[in-house]
Amino acid sequence: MSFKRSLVRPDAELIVKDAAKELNAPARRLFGKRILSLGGLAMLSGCSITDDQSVNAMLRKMSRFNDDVQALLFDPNALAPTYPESMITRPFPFNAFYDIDEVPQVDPSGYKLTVGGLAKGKRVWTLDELHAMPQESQITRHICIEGWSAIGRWGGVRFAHVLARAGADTSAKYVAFHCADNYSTSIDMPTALHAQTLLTLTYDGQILPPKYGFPMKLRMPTKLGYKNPKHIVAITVTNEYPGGYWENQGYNWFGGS
Ligand SMILES: Nc1nc2c(c(=O)[nH]1)N[C@H]1C(S)=C(S)[C@@H](COP(=O)(O)O)O[C@H]1N2
Ligand SMILES: [Mo]
Repeated sequence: MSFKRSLVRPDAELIVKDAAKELNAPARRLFGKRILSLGGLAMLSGCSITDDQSVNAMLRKMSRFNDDVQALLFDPNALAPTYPESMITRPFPFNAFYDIDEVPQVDPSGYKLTVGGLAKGKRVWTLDELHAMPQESQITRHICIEGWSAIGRWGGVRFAHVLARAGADTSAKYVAFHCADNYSTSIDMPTALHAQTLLTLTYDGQILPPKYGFPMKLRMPTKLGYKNPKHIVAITVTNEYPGGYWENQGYNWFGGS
């Protein structure tokens, strides 16, 4: 990212431009169309902007501020659009941080999902137990930050039901996911409890194939693609900011769509 370049004598215009890039659409709307002045940014963030370090500190604060604004604007009752079967994208694209020939092959027989952290109910789940719960299906649009989107049909269990049976503390801030390919991500609790957030076990009526995340993908039409973890093996309910694979490399944490 360009703000990593050395700014010994901070160039006001450049910094404002970089900071504006950090603010995504909902946050920008909050400020109106007016571009904030450097002084305004500094005041807002309580940082001085005299050197590289304090500029970076300010930008980090802006980024967290941006997450908070997005979380505030997230309406837990608003539903993402759904689509007719005729609009499903075929074939649905595969994406991961590796090529398709490196997709992990998870063995269903030994597989167990664990729910840890702030949860005092059922902590270990087999696939059969998840399949035995009420199943729902949705046709929604998956949006990848790399510049493509596609409509697909996923089926599975409402994640809120899983959290309830796991005895999760739903006043906790975060739910974190660890995956069989060592991918990770984390989401806010309101999104975890959203009616369209499904722990999916099927894709287009068939058991989720390995490329789409066997044995399960958390599917959230309210979040960008990288927030939708495939091959989940462990879920943690926590108040400590968990980050994630892409989030730790600068992707926006809230990642709403
Ligand atoms: N475990 C895991 N989950 C992941 C990823 C990954 O690399 N590993 N990539 C994410 C990204 S960036 C996208 S766009 C979607 C792609 O899902 P798909 O292959 O079903 O299209 O998975 C998300 N979940
Ligand atoms: Mo993505």
